Amino acid sequence: MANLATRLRELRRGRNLQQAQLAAALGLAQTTIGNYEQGNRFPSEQTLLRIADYFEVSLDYLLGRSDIALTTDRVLEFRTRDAPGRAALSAPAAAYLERLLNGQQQSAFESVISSIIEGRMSVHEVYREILEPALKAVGSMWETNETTVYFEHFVSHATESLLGQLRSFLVSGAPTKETIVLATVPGEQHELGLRMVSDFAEADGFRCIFLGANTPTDHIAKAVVDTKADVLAISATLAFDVDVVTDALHRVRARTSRRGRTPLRIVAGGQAFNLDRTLWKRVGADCFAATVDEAVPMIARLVSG
Ligand code: B12
Repeated sequence: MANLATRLRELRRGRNLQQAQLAAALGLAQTTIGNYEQGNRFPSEQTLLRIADYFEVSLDYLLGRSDIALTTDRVLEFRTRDAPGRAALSAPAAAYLERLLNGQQQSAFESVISSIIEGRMSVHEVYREILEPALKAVGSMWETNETTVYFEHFVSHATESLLGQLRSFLVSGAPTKETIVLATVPGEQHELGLRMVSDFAEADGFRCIFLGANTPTDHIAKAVVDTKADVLAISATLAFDVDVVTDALHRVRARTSRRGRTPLRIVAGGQAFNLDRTLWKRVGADCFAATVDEAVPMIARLVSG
């Protein structure tokens, strides 16, 4: 649990400041900063406010009561500022994000759904041209400190809920094709890309068992065995997941390679694989697809070949 001492040290180091430089900026003695960072002394109310203003963080953040650094005023400021990631968005994607930035989730959903009902866009286009770019723009905004982690969470949850509604436009009737288990490995929280793959594959007739983020390896293997899956679709976004993916695929193959059983086919995807186009081979997958549009034809080829 963070407290003032740890937060102050992190903030100072984050700005590459020596204790003496911070002390000079705040009109304090260097030993006073040292004492705050050691937890030996606690600032007065006035000094606390000065420190918070200097670093542009909320008091709750400074005292370790919240992990959201920005003050409400700064969050409001971000709403009106145009981030580079946002500037590059198409009009419908920008409108979707703008509505979420303003907390108008229902209106964001209604405008997307009406573009489908009125035939202006297909569901596939909505995924490809609105939702994926909007999510990626949030990533750039986060990277350049133009938005907060909580907004990233809000957009992900809102989009996940919208995907739930859009699924009914995509999928109808019982599956007619092979079974796919879709998962990300332990520690990997990014699941929206995989969820899109799952929805498109289901729309194409595949039976999809979507396990989502952070699935324990043994349970991925169990799902493959229990559902008699033909394909495992595995997604990884974070580069440091790669060793975990290699280990997971190795163990899943070992658990599912029974004599007489058609060998499990594994397709890999996600940003870690997009960055390094040979990675899928090294983790032990059978193939890779870079986008949701390429994923379903790739899976179809995999099961037919
Ligand atoms: C939403 C999001 C989150 C959400 C995820 C919620 C969820 N339910 O998925 C939350 C808030 C949990 C999160 C957490 C973190 N995130 Co994050 N996140 C994002 C964000 C903004 C969008 C991701 C997304 O959904 N993209 C849209 C989808 C549709 O695109 P996609 O994943 O590429 O998927 C497409 C293809 O790759 C492909 N595909 C995907 N999977 C598969 C699978 C198969 C089998 C196939 C064939 C194809 C395929 O098809 C998809 C559709 O075309 C990105 C920014 C970005 N550039 O994407 C950052 C980003 C991925 N996050 C990042 C980071 C650093 C983190 C955190 C460490 C810190 C943080 N920001 O909070 C934590 C890590 C948590 C963890 N342990 O996993 C970095 C990753 C940098 C890196 N490569 O190492 C990014 C790039 C942000 C950035 N600019 O730095 N994040």
